[in-house]
Amino acid sequence: QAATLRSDLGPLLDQVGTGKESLSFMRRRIRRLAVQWSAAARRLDNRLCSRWREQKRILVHVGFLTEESGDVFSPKVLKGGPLGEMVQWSDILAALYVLGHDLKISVSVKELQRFLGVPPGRGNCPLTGRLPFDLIYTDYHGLQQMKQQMGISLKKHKCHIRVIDSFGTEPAYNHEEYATQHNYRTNWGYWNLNCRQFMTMFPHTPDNSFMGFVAEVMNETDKRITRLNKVDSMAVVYGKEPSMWKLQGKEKFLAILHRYMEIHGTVYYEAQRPPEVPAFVKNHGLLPQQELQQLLRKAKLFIGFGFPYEGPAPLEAIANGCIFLQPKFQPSHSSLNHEFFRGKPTSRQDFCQVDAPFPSMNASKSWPGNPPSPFILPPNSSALVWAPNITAPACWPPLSAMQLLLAQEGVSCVGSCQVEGLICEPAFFPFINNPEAFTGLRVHCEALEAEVNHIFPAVSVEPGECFLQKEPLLYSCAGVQAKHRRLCPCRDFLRGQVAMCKDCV
Ligand code: U2F
Repeated sequence: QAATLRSDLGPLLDQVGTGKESLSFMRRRIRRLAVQWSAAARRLDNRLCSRWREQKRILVHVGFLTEESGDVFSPKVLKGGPLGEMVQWSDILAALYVLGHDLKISVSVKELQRFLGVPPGRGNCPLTGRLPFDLIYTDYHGLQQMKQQMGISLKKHKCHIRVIDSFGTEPAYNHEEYATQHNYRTNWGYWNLNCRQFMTMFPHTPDNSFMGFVAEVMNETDKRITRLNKVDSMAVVYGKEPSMWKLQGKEKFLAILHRYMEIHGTVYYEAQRPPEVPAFVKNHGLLPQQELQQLLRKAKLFIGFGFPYEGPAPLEAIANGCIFLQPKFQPSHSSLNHEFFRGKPTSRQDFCQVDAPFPSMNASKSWPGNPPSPFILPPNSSALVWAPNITAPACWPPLSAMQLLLAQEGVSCVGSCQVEGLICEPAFFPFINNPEAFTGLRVHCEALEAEVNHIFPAVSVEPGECFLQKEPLLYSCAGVQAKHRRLCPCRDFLRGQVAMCKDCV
């Protein structure tokens, strides 16, 4: 059946349902952005010129919102708790719906069972017959629940699964045996998926797919009005929970800033107990998303205090013409030294609160002059309903886009490609996993072996021993080790759409 673009989001709102604050938040967001979604659907329709697209049967099982996983998020929606995940799920639902797919939504194990066709009370049973979906979007909680319901048949169907994974999963943590043997085993990883089945909130490593979320981009008229209405002396602090304001030394910093600017906050408080923020802060309390956007349109500065990590609000602030100021982390924060990241299946080191490739902005140069022109890096939109296949040789992106590099010792392929203004392309690894690749880089190999190691292909600094990769699941852009120089398959990309290269269009 053909997928036809939809511009009426009403039926989706009915499908999302009610009964939890988290679902109400998601409905509010979808409703608020409905006009923009409809306009986007119409634009896409014109661009596609009625090209035939297959309608996919898609199950969206939001594991973290199920009672069975504890659902710690829903009760905190109106109390300053995390909303980033709900922002992303709302946008995923809206995008899949607008694209015309046949969507089922589940937020309980009972619904999951019903949609999968598992008889109630008969968990851990292999599914007989075919999976009734082409694609299943879920999260790590949902994956665990699916395993409990589907038993060993999960393995058979796993290529249909997409895991929404805010912080990302690196190949070394994904490979069960390797993770277990080399101390990369965490609470979350080791599912032996193709790492591109993990879809992230920010573009951390191209080993995963960058799903992103929606940040509203203003039209030219709104930009002009926003520019005129900016209040030079107005700053908003990033932090909707009182604990986010308690980070060392921030009060002194705020007091100095307050000499020059009016400081606003949107921190949650209970009527009987006002929040513990400095008295000079104009606190609005937790605002509905729309009102926060209005506040950001007036403000000049959005100030991060170090937590939360990697949330949507800084991008919303930039999209609304604010400059985002954030502290640098010295030393960097990672799963090795920071409680929040502990157990997350990534070795990524964050050198600041939102350590993602934002366009570089120099606050001292652009402020207090004109606000920067809002610029948002769009996610890989083509990856939304894409089916990765690691066993077949890649024919896309075209191999002609590849630029092979030899990384410095202790530098990952993510970093090495980035320094050259390129991006690491994991699909190219199979093509550089051969002796000719070393020769092409003028690397003289004292010896050549194939081993299972997430940093290979690479050459050891001493004594120049070359290693090929034996396990395709371990091809990794993110991997890094001090005494090896990695072979990195980089490619160029189009500004504003990292999924595309010059030879791709
Ligand atoms: C991140 O989650 P957070 O919810 O803490 O991320 P934020 O950047 O604070 O913003 C989430 C949304 O909350 C909205 C705002 C954002 O879209 O418009 N909001 C609001 O509606 N009213 C307000 O007064 C203030 C904000 C991250 F996304 C998660 O993945 C992490 O788990 C979490 C912890 O690091 O941080």
